[in-house]
Amino acid sequence: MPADFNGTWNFMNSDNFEGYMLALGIDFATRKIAKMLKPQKVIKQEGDSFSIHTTSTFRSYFVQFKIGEEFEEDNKGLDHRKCKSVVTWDNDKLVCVQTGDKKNRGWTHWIEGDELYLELRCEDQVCKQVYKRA
Ligand code: YOG
Repeated sequence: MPADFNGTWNFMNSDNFEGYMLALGIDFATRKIAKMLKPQKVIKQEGDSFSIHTTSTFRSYFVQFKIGEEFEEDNKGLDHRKCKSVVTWDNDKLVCVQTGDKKNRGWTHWIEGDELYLELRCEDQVCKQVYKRA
């Protein structure tokens, strides 16, 4: 029985979001706004099908995928780079590899108690975010 990510999750804190955004080439003005945001994630999980809606007052991002099935990701409203992405289980962790222009790009989600963790990776930068169940 895999982990259950279903629910609404509110941003609590993050570490090295600046480094992650710099690695993605996000410009100064956008970074200043982005680091003030407290996004909310709504995750829907049904068997191997997921959708993750990340919303904020500035930009929002939607992605849907099936475990193990590669999909085209456009990162619209983020860095706009296209990637070939695939998400797999690593025990109870959800691991996404985003293959494209940026080396070592991807993310990992896991749950601890009523907290949702997100590790965002790009090149040599790692950003960690914590969300709490709404
Ligand atoms: O989540 O990929 O849950 O897609 C990473 C932002 C900031 C826009 C957020 C908007 C990277 C300006 C997406 C923030 C910086 C800065 C709220 C994280 C790029 C642009 C959308 C993500 C995964 C895992 C699902």
